[in-house]
Parts: sequence; structure tokens; C-alpha cells
Amino acid sequence: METRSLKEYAEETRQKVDAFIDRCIPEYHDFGGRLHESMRYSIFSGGKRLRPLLCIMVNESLGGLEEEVMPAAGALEMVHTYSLIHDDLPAMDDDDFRRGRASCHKKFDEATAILAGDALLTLAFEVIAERTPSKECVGALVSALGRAAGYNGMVLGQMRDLLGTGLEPDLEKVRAIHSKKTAAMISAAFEMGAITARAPEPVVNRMIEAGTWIGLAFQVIDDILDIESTSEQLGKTAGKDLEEGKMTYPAVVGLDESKSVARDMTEKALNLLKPTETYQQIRELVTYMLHRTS
Ligand code: GRG
Repeated sequence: METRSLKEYAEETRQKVDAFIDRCIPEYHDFGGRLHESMRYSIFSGGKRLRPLLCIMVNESLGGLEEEVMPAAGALEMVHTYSLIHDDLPAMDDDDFRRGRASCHKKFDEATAILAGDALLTLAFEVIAERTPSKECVGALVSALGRAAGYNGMVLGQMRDLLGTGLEPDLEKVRAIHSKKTAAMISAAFEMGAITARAPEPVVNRMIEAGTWIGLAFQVIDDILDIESTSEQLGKTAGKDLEEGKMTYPAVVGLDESKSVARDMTEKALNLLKPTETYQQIRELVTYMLHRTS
């Protein structure tokens, strides 16, 4: 990997991912283009593109080609955006703001938001199947993404999150929620980058583990930011977790201990991403994530 600054690298990569997604979202304007418009409204709304970035970095670190990883990276962002659209619906987290502007159902309507999410979720798998140059990787990529997003991954995490709301805070339950709701998709980003780089199985497994620790740390930090940051900084309503009795790390162990837990989890990930040249930039990003403010 070249020695560009992380910021330059991330910005350049974000532009490439956005250009790829732009080519994937169908350009037809059926019935006034409402579905197309709502999908684009949500996906091009200034997200950090963290999952694609991690996937691309892992692929590159392991010697993979950019054209092989781009469909996987775009697909990860499509699934992530679908989950945010559905999470904001009144039947779920009921949030009017996302990424600093009106959430999809507020900008359009609930039915449109449900359909935009459905369309992004299914498009993700279509994109992997049709646009991944090495067809022999497609099965493993579809499997990794389906597993991370589905009934034993993020969807289960969301169910646990809904069922855990209002219950007595409990560390085991918090971990169970975080591992599925957030860590599954971040770990899949690592796994998919290793798959497109054709890494051997032990390396793929090491990436899955590193991704899991990073995903867990990411959610602990998200819980902390919900308390310590403003809605303006976050681009979404701050302070909702406490108000709604959400099962979070700070609710169980307090803010200071949560910060220490996030540091320990990050350290575990960094140890798995051994300090070699090739992982250096991922390590930098992971360290940056630990100190993020939004
Ligand atoms: C509706 C099936 C379904 C799942 C929803 C993603 C999710 C699960 C809920 C959103 C709320 C939340 C706190 C999820 C945990 C993951 C997380 C921290 C998402 C936000 O990801 P960022 O910070 O968002 O990467 P951007 O906007 O930068 O892409």
C-alpha cells in the first residue's frame, strides 16, 4: 500500500465506492422514479463508508485487485444503508434524522422507505453475483454477506435490541446484541476483503476475528457517543439510548469502564492485525475509529 495519508486514502476510496454504487442503482424512472430516488437519497447522504473502506483495505493489504473487491464493498454499503432505513422506521427505532438530514420515511413515506430498504438489500446480492469478475469468489461472498446480514446476524441483533429495550441492563445481553447487530457486518467486511484477495483459510479466519473485535469496539464507542456527543455532531438524535432504556455498555458498566472496554477490544484487533507493513493503514484506521467523535 502506498504511503498516502489515511485521510487522502479514505477520501479517494470513498469516491471510488460512490462512483461504483452510482453505476449500480438503476437509472430508470418508473412511475416518476420514486423508488430510485429514495434509494439514492439514502445511500448518497454522507455516510462514512466504513464497511467498504475496511473491506477494500483488507483486500489490498492481502494483495487483492481493486476491481475484484469493489462489488463486495458496494454491496456492504447497500445492506448497511437498508438496515439504517428500516431501523429509522416508526415500528423500529422511530428516528426522524439520519446522517444529518430527514430519514427516508420522513423525506418520502413509510411504504417507500420499506421498499427502498428491500431494494437495496436485494440489489447487494445481485451486484456481487453479476459484477464480481472472479465468478469462483461469488459463492463465498454471497454466503458471508447473507450470514452477516440475516437471521443469525444483523437481523437477529436488531430483534435482540428490540426485545432488550427496557429490561434490566445485563452485560451478557449487551454483548449478545452488539455481536450480531454491529460486529457481524463489520466482520463480514474483513472476511469479504480476504475472500476477494484469495487469502488462505487461516488468514480469512484471522480477519473475521479482527473484524469482530473492531465491530464490538465500534458499537461500544457508538453507545458512548450517544451520551457524550450532540445531535449535530452525530447527524442523528443523540441521547436516545438512555431515554428509551436501551441495553448499552454505559448503562451496564458506566462511561469510564466502557471506554476502557473499547480500548481493550481495539487492542485485541490490533494484535491480530500484526504490525506488518501491509496492515499498517488498517491499524491506523482502527486507532482513528477508537477516537472518533461522530
Ligand atoms: C433493521 C435489520 C435491521 C437492522 C438494523 C444498523 C442497525 C440494525 C441499526 C442502526 C442503529 C445502530 C446503532 C446500529 C449499530 C451499527 C451502527 C453503529 C450503525 C451506524 O453505522 P455508521 O456509524 O453509519 O457506520 P454511517 O451513517 O456513517 O454509515
